[in-house]
Amino acid sequence: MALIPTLTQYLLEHLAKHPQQRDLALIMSDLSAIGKYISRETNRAGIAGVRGAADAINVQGEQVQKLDVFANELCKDYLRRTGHFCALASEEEDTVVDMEGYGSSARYMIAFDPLDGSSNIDANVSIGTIFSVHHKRDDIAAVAEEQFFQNGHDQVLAGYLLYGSSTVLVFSFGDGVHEFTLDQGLGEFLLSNERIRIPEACPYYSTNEGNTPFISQKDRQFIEYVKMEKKMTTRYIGSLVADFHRNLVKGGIFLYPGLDKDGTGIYKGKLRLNYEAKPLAFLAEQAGGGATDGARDILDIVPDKLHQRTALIIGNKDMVEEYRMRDQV
Ligand code: P6P
Repeated sequence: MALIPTLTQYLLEHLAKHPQQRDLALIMSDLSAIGKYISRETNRAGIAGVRGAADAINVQGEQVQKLDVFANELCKDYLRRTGHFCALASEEEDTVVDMEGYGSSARYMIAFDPLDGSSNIDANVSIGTIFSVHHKRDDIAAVAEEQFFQNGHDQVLAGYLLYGSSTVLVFSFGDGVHEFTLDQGLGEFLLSNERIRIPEACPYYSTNEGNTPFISQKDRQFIEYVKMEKKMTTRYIGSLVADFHRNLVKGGIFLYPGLDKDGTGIYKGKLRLNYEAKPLAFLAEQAGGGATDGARDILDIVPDKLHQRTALIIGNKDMVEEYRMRDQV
């Protein structure tokens, strides 16, 4: 019986070919351990007393869920102790998290969304953890927000954990996108899909149609186009990682255009650039897909704020390109 490689075996084989990526392999191992902890807590949320809202509003102005707090504290403590990072940025933290001496010789920094889609926890809908790793910049202070103002093409590792019908870990070091599935019995992530390519076919469009009154005319026209001309089927889970993962493996385009909710004529993005759009855009590109904010490739956007938001159109390359080139109204 051919044994399916564990993540550890896969990383050791990767290291034999890329010895210079030792630290990245160790980081990947640490992130998989975090995924196991969050998966266990998520899978028993209803009996672990971690359902429902915590008594806090985060920097995003969102109601914090109890599982958000668990996931965020776990990520901070675990990642700090690895010693791999000079700085951490979390969706749940106002500013950069100090490594308290653990990161003095660190060569990397990490931005993460500890639990994306957490408003869906109580409905038992899939949720995820998203991470983005860059080299530390030596031209600025180690624990500085500017460490996170880097071009998306320069990510050295990006990926996510998806806590769904199974728990999957999907990541790329920049040489293809690979998926591992958690074998709960073994307590190991096993290789389940190597060198994933987004299918050429694009059967799904994924957008919150409830935002129709708030998007631009040309965005409304494009969504009508994919419905009426391209005859796509709609799928919208409302958890970015789940919507992205479906499109990654089955083909599709996800659209979260800018919204003008106050009638100013200014269309603002909702999703966060540093720890949602950039890492997923890195994976999309590695899998033969694309990602844009409507004007620019997401990976070309250099953030100038830690929690900068962006419009995000991501998935099938041809459809993303059609969106980017759509007629200006
Ligand atoms: P809406 C979840 O809160 C999230 O950040 C993403 O996971 C998801 O894609 C998006 O917001 C859903 O937003 O406005 O459609 O509820």
